[in-house]
Amino acid sequence: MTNEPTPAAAPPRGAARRLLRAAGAAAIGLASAVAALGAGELVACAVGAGTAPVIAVGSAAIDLTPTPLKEYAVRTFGTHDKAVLLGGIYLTMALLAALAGLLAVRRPLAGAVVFAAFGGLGGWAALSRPGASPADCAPSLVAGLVGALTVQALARLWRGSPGAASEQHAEPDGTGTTSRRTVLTATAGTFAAGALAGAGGRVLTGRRYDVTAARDAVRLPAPAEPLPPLPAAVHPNVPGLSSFTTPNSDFYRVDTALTLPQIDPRDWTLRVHGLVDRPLLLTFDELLREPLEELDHTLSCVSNEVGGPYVGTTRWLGAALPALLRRAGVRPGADQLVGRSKDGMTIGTPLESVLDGRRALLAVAMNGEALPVAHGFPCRSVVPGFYGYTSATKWLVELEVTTFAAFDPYWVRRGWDRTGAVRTASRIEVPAPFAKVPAGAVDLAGTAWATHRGIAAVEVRIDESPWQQAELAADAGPDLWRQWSYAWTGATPGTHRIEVRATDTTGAVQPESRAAPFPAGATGWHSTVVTVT
Ligand SMILES: Nc1nc2c(c(=O)[nH]1)N[C@H]1C(S)=C(S)[C@@H](COP(=O)(O)O)O[C@H]1N2
Ligand SMILES: [Mo]
Repeated sequence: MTNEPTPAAAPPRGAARRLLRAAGAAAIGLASAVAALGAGELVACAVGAGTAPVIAVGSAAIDLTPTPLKEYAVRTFGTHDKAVLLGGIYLTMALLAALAGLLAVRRPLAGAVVFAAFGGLGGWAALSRPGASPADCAPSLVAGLVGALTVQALARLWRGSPGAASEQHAEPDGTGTTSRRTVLTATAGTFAAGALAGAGGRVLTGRRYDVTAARDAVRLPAPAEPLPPLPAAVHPNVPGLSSFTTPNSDFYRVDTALTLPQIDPRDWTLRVHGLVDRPLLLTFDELLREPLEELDHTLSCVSNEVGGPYVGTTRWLGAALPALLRRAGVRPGADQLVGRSKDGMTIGTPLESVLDGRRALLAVAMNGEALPVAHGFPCRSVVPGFYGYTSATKWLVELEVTTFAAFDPYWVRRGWDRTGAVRTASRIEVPAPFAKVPAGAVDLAGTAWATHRGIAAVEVRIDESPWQQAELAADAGPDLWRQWSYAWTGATPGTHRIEVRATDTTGAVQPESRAAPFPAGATGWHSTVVTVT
């Protein structure tokens, strides 16, 4: 503060004007960013889906995110984790763009440098993607260039306007050459053009790489070894209990893909190589000509919390994976089978388990229709007994026979257990948590799974009274979950805590001690609280 007298009305007016000027400068930054991203989307349409700046940065961010943070995101946001990540990236970019705008009206070149740097970062992110080609950095580089040129042009225009003339940094010769309206129109126009280019680019990219039509055209051969329909007795008839077979539209989705890989089956090949005598290369038509088998199987995610939703049961159709590996001739010493996806995911399964006589598939269909794109179209692997992250490579394009010593797959590099065998789990689905039920007889029901070992028993207890045997529905095989029910009689008014635990066919009872999903799957008993009225 100085001692100079100030007119009473001046401070708010001055502050308001400064605020308005700052907003204008920030808008210049934002408009330039929108123009940059719009240009990036257009170029991405030519170069390839997933190379657009925000997607490239987001994908790199997913791979660089430390495991605890990833776990937190999956736990907190569930399947919305990707939307949250993209939202975060857009928000960060908007903030930095606004700051770049504030910088640019003082020093246009400095503002341009910020945009160029971001373009470079995006380009680096795109090139860091597995299987990236040099052209993949083009959308980000073009975005950086467009952003730099735009911010510089808008900032120059601004400095020539009367609003800026009062600033010390105004160009000495440019005072008042452009009107404020011109600057505003140019900024708004840039914003609109950028948004239009971005939206247009997105739509065009989506159309150009969309494989819906190719998927619809797939004619699935009849299975050489069909399975009979599942007996109705696998499902206790308790309202509110999940269906035994999970509809495809309800099947959980867990992956690192920000944009779904779109693979036209006509372009698809599967390479089988590594420690084999006869490397193979299969086209999709050749795969469909293999004798196809059906497999009823419960797939679950290692990230599933006790009682969580990342599990589903489906009827897969596919070619026998063990037979294919035998044809390739697995060499002695190999102990790991690594699946590689189109988007660079690597998933390692103990080879011994794949070849121990269990059914394992190169699946092409689920529940009678070609794999949904989100679930790995056109082909994924399925190996009962293992969590998805060690067995179920979606968008599979390569199988490498190798060793655990030679190669750590994606999740193992991030600290997850390298075997990934499914732990015994059980959950209460009926009554729903915090449900209010009338006193007397209450139906309890749920599901339990110990994939490939099978469930031998499920017990429930109420308010820590002795464990009671639940009634198991029909057993459809060890690779499937098993549903259970229990008729609780004499439920008295008040709140009650119900717990469940399962025993697998080896006789091992689910441990009570709680373990987090990381690094080998959650343990602990699921419980639910109900109010009896
Ligand atoms: N290409 C690819 N395959 C993948 C993953 C992935 O991120 N990318 N995630 C795995 C994990 S962790 C699980 S649990 C299953 C989930 O399969 P779903 O999304 O079809 O349920 O896919 C597996 N296969
Ligand atoms: Mo998973």
